[in-house]
Amino acid sequence: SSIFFTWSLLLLINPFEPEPVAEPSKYGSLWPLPQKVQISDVSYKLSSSNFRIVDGKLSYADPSCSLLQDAYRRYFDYIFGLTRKHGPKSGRTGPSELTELQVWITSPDTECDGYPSLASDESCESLSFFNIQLLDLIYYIVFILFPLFLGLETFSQLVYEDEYGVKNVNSSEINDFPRFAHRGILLDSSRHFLPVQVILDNLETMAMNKFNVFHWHIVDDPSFPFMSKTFPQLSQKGAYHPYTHVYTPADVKKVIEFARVRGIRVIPEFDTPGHTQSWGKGDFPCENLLTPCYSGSKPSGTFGPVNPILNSTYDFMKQFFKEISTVFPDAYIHLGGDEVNFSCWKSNPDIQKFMTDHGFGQDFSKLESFYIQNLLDIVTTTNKGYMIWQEVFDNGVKLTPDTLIHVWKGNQQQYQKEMANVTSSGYQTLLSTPWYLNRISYGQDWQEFYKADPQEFNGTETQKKLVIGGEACLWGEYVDATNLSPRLWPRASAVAERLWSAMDVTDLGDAWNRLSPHRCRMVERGVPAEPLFVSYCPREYN
Ligand code: CP6
Repeated sequence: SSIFFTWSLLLLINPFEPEPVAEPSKYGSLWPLPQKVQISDVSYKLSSSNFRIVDGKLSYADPSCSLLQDAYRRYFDYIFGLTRKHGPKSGRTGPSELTELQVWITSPDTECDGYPSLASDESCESLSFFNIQLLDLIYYIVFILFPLFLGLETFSQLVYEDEYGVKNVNSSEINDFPRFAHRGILLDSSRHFLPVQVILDNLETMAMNKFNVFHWHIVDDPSFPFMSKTFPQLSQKGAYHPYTHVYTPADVKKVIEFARVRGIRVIPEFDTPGHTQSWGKGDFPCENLLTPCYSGSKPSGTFGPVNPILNSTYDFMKQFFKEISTVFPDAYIHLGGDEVNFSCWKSNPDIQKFMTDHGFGQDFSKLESFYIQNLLDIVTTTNKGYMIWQEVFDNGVKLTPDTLIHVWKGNQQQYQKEMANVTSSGYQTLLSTPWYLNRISYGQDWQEFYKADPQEFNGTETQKKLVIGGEACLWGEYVDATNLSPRLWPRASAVAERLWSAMDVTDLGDAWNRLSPHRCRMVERGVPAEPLFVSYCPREYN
């Protein structure tokens, strides 16, 4: 009876139960699915000794742009497998052998040293589309710089192995661009320290899935691993270990550069006024950075959120965010603002007096807004835009029009209502509520991630356009280097397709048939991505 019970439970949860062995999709193993795909039956062979990825003859690419050459090398290795032998070029090619992939950069103002931005990936077709096409035995990819990596990834996904172990690619025509400009992954390096290599490996996997934003929730209550030059005490006292569990300026640079050459932006989050216990571990300025909580008429020795009533707090924030704005090149900083617990503020007589003096009554969300308002003014002077969690909007804080509101709370009905409210106020928004990948359950939860759609709410076309995308979140309470990758992948791939592909790409059967080989491809590329269901891969993880 327990088998019967389990089975009927599975049926209840899973109206679609896939075959263990995926059927071939007419879209091969492309993931996320491109906007327009035509794969013909005509196939060509590729061999590592006769195939090259090169700049197109009229490409605007600067030959000294190492970012391009590095990408060519990376994808060559992915196409032929990392264990291939570098044989001499035979020079002899068969009649149906593909010998070249030409990469044409179509824009003259291609900046090899530039950073990807929200605008460089706007789903404006003329800006960031790429075309992949085969002509006279040469494949062409045409695009502007940052989507380049995406095009190479797509091409590498077209290559498959036939039954003799020979690489093949079919003549295809692909026209592609993302549905949403902001396709993010949140990693939390405070609950557990994540070694730099883990972060780099994850950026590599993000590129395979066309994610383009790494939201680095770098500090939080338990630890402060970010090494600040202005306030070194923060990590000296606040990190789990002052030397081994910190991100040095060099580490941070390495992460940002590794991301950049894959077209990925790095947005750091420094969450205040809540989630800041670790900020208070140092001596100065932290002694009075956090609010002293009271027990009756005496300080209890514990501390609460950032103290919003002291000028010294804002002096500190000014210096701190000035440094952050130079360390992180992206145009946006995430300022948090979530889950502020009012009980400590309530207990403190100085705060109560301040509340009375400012006419806030007993409404502590007014005090929170007061703090955030000051913080936003400070960050605005550093010329950065900001992202904030939805509470800041919910509390009615005055925001600059370019603020991005990050929706994370509630059930489906509640978050859809929130998206409608945020966009009807004219703000841009992104969604995370349905994509808490730190949550695990028995069964194929990728299907639930896959079904959620950020534009599914009651609103006008104008409102829908204000949705810039979403982020899959991997909160770190139960995640460190041992389990990060299998917990995130391939479940985050479901989110990747939702954020990249057309709105009507919703067929769970076809998704399964492409996601299964996509997961095996990640495994083959060395990513410990967990299985989706009963299945096997041609080359298993080892
Ligand atoms: N940490 C921070 C967290 C969460 C948030 N902020 C969180 C809360 C509830 C769930 C998942 C994550 N762990 N700083 C909320 C944005 Cl279910």
